[in-house]
Amino acid sequence: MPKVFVNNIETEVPDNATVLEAVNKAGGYVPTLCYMNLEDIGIVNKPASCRVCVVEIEGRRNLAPACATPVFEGMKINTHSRRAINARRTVVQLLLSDHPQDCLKCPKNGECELQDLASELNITTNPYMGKKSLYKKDVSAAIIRDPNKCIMCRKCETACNSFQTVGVLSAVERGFDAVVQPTFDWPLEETNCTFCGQCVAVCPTAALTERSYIDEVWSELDNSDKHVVVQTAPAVRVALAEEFGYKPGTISTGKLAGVLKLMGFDAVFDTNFAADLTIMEEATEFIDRLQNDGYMPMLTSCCPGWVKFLEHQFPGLVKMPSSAKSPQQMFGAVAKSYYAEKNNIDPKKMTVVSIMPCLAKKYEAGREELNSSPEFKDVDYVITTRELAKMIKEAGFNFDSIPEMSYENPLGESTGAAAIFGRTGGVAEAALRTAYEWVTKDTLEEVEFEALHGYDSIRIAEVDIKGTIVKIAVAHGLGNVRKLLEDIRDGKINVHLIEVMACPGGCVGGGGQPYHHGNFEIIKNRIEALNNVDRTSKIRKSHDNPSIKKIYEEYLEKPGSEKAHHLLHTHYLQ
Ligand code: HC1
Ligand code: SF4
Repeated sequence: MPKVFVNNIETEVPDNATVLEAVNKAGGYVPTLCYMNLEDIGIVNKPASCRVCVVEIEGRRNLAPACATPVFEGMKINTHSRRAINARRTVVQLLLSDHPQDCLKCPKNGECELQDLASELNITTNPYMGKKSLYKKDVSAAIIRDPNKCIMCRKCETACNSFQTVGVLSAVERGFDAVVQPTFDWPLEETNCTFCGQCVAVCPTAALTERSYIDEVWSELDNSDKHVVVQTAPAVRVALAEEFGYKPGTISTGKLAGVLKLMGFDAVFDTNFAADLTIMEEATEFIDRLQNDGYMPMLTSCCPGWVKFLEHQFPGLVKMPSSAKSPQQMFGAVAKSYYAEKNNIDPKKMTVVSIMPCLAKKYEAGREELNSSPEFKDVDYVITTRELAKMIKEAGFNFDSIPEMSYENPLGESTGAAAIFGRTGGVAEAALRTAYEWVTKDTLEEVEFEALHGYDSIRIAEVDIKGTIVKIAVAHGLGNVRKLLEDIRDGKINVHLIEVMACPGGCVGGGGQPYHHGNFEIIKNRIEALNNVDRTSKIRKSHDNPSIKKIYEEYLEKPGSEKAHHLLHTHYLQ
């Protein structure tokens, strides 16, 4: 363990530590821009390309990038020499010299790491202004790519290529012309992009942002001819409060329902209701496949990023996913049929808005094969947790004093099983709670399947359902999913059920959540919060949800019925 001196403070660090790690251990600080370390889940980006973290090392002629310089015994590091600070200022000024400088109307205003750094380094003038790049924007249903704001940190490439193994983004050209693009600068919609949004989640500027539908949602709320309902995804309730200064993992279900009512939605419903509905359909399909030699393994199908990944990358396996639509789409389908009929509302005059932690949900809502009628979309607009926070701030609501309210019925009641959909392993666990009781006709006393908890990127568990051993695999992050699917395709792993989520930790780590700035602890806290929602729920199994029983009695007949198939099931593209 070498001893080093950070600004004269002696610190012991591991043999392979970097200067940055030593500085952090000693309680010092150097800014970073291209550096990102989510080691827990294997996303590490340290190309040392931005040079913002340069420090002075005694005895060395050149300044050294702290993120990529290994320590040695007796190293003397000075983080704040004038030379180092001036070098950082020059780096940031050069980046700003080829930047649009439209901070006031930028979607990242107030959340941009480059803007923060310019402020931190007290940059008020820029002697390097000159030539500027001019690229066209790429606007898809889910993501806006604005290469004019790319600072070549390469974090998006690491997220897309190393973590997700999708390989859409890469650096092209050299020097001043260097930029990150898809192949041939194709629009994202024409590539294999899954719209997982992990590139957006790590982009320090507004080079990659969500496509916002805030204006469209306000105008629907202002339209008195429209009946506007809203659904909120499981993972939103454990992250929204972060945007208002609360600790990660704060549960704000009541305030979430309360603020949506204040905003003027005609009915505030819960995607969790539809998650319970999904379990009814998915568990029915799973038991049928299991008992009747059906196609195995069955893959969960609620993550649209994952579904698109499968369609592009493993077209031979498209029979594997459950035909059940995602909860978001099931909600839209029953809102514009069951709820509309019950309340005598013309579905064409209804607007369904989703609040999601996910960018791929924006794309999912536009998939034709997920709509149950050719005349209208089941889900009209999808906004993210971050967009909702912006709307709350814009409207001037004080989050601290928003009254706590409950979801309305019939599409607002849900169970603990639905809550855990938002974390890795949760959908499989929820499905098992129901499948176990349906197969054995016994009451499942211990509803938590420990082997499905945790953060390991791939987890395999066995559950004994009265003599039938059911093997389950869980993976989060598309790179891990790729490994798992390759092993399954090559016959190395045999399982019955696979739960896949594209984002780290599941939906809690989605591309539309408050920025985690590379801190996986934030995602862990959200996961634990969802487990707490489950543990404190009165009902913890989807099939015990009284509103779910009612919708089958009144409308859908039984899980897997013809009507359920028409509204709640789909097919995938090869
Ligand atoms: Fe998810 Fe799902 S859990 S996909 O992760 O199945 O986005 O939160 O809403 O649809 O319920 C996301 C979360 C979400 C769906 C559900
Ligand atoms: Fe890659 Fe996902 Fe970004 Fe698409 S959304 S470019 S798949 S990281």
